[in-house]
Amino acid sequence: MITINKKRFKEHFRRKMNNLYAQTLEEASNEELFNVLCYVIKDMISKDWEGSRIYQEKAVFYFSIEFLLGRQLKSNLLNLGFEDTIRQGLNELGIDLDEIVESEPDPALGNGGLGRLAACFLDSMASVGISGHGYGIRYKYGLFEQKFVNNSQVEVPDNWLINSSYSWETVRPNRALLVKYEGKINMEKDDEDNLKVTHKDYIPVMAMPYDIPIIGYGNECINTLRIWKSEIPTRDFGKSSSYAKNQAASYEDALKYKYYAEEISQTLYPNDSNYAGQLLRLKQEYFFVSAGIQDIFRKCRRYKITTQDLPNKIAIHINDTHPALCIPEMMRILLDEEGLSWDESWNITIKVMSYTNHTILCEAMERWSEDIMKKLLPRMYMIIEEINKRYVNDLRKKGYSEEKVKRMAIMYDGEIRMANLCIVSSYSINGVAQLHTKLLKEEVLNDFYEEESYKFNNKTNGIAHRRWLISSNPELANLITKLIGNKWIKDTSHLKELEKFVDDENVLNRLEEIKFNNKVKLANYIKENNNITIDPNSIFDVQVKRLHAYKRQLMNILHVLCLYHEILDNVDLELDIQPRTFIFGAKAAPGYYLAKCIIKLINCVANLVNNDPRVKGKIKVVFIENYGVSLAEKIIPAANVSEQISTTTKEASGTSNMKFMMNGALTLATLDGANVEIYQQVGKENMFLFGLSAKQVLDYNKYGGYSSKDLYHSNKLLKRVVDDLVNGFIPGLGKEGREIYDALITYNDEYFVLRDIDEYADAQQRISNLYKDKIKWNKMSLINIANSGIFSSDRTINEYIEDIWFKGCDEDVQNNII
Ligand code: CBF
Repeated sequence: MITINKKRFKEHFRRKMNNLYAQTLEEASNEELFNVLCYVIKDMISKDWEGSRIYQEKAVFYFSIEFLLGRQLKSNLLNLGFEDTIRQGLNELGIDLDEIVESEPDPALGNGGLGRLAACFLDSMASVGISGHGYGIRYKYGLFEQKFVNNSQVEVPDNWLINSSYSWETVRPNRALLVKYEGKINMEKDDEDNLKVTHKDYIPVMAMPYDIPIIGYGNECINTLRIWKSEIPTRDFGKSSSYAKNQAASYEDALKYKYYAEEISQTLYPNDSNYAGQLLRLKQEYFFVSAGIQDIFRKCRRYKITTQDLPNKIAIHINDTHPALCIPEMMRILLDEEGLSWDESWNITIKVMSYTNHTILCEAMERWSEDIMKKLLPRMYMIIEEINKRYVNDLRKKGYSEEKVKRMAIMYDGEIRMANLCIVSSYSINGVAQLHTKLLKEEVLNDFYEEESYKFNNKTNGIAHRRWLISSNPELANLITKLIGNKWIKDTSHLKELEKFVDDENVLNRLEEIKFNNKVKLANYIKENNNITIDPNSIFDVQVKRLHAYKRQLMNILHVLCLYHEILDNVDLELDIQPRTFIFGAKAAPGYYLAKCIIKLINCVANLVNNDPRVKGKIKVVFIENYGVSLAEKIIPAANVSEQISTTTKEASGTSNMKFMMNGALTLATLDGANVEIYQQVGKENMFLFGLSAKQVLDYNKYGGYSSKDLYHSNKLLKRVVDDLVNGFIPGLGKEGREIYDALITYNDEYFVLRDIDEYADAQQRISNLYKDKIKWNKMSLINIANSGIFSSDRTINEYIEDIWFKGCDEDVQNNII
């Protein structure tokens, strides 16, 4: 049991400051105070961390190319139950915990939803008490820092590793491993006629592990996120490779080699839901996969787990296709190092691997050129080729048409389809919300679903409620505990008990007061950082997420333009408009031109609207720079309206929708992704729904019949705001306006912005009307909080544990193994 004593903590803290920096507390900067606190906490947990690494039960290894952790201090203190004692102790030392919290770097080792989900899952695996660990990459530069220059996004490298280290991590040089690229594969029979595979002339890269403790809530479980840094091998490792020796021949070559190795973990690809397709990305994928799988085998050997017993002792989860090479890498070790036959190796591999698909967007589907794979990872190529050969033979034996075989093949037309590899080689395939899973089964992966329906299942995403409610909205969390006790912290289904208070005016008023306080805090932040004054009495209407055309930030800002025109047209009439602050936060991938144009549009509209005295502050637009986890923790508790307005079918799940709901915002949404589950929880009377149904979108896509031009010509208001994009009405907007205009009109509005905008405007009007009735609004807010318990990632993780990881391979999968 990890305990804390204030007196001892203070002594420890002083001593650590002296050990680390040879200075007094008074001399220390906030960064130094943070480092010291971090080391003190690591000292306190070290015994339990060590203990948790021992295999008592099945261990889960979650492979993800992104872990968007966010700051760790507050959530670690919460999970350990140390916050109050440490706050007081520091206070007595003249130190403010909140200031230290703000000086922690925010590791942005992910783009958005997928990486953040992986971080929530780590928190939940530790909190429900399983041995569940992450493997990823220790990027030197995380997601870029966003700056606005002349209203446009400019990307600045994110140097989160100030002084090259991060205080939560522990580097373990004695556990470094070698990852091999390029070279030749030699196959020879030995004296006993066994096939011996050797990899010659490869380029060795060393994977150096850095461990971050993942602390469970209120238990002693401390798991590990192991992220790997790429380096040139130290001499011991280098001996094995002729390449490394040759590089020593010339200084120039040695430098080139150093660059080759270090480049691998240098930067996170800044693409969300988009396939990068570049050689370096493939190197990154193999890098952390190979290191991770080797590491698992090393642990298994240490704990004397036999290869046959692997499916009972470990589960490997492939988070989207980026870690798909886990499959051939595991096969490689079983075949080439453990000396098992193909059938034995396949039998074990398929029983260990499970896979989550996170998107149906075609542009996100990874396909690697066979030539690149063959050259960079020759042994991986050979194994994938063999898996494909056997699979395709099997399909042909079943009598399927060549068309169908073509669609299902792993390799086709010079490309390797990574999703197909995962589907064929895993015992479980899941989508991340009901509609998404349905689309996988019935549309995108239908061939595979018809073939092996028992592999498919849904696991609706979730969020770490400890971070997203308790830590980021303490006033609300305290109110909840005061009303229903603290059982909800461990089991969020208890939140439902809040419904008892739906007619209690005192509770509703308190809810409103808490929201107001959070809005004031956010308003202060915006004043300080954006120099925009916003009114906390206005509706805070928030859309924060990656900038992508399918997420339709464009529809939101076009609607703002409509409101602006309405105000100007009626300037003498003093329109009774409910004051609104439209808040945006979004990063665009640096190469995604349309998304960057939309950012510029939002910023230009913000300048126009905010500085026009005729608007009289009725509407304001704020685009908060550099949106990320730490900012989300400030913004979400302050929101009244949660904008979840993606084109139906396109957002696999979304997770900010869940965070907003849990913090009492009302959802304005299409029935897309997990908005469907929100609707199932609260009903249409407690949210604002609009827009095309999934069927309508699919029908338009299949059969056509949509013309944005027709809409544009037939709807005057629409024509007016679309024309604003190109007629100089919006100062500062240049060629970007034309780009957006073309996407909407010339290229027929792929994401149905103009088709849905009327209904969207109606829903917005309903919001304005309802906000006037504060009691009604607060009731709806309470109902949303009370029904948000299902969206805790503890629930999601328990489902993964029960239906996938601990259940293991289904009988049907066993019977059907190729
Ligand atoms: O499942 C987590 C999230 O993943 C994405 O961000 C992704 O694939 N990159 C999806 O776009 C989200 O809908 C989803 O919530």
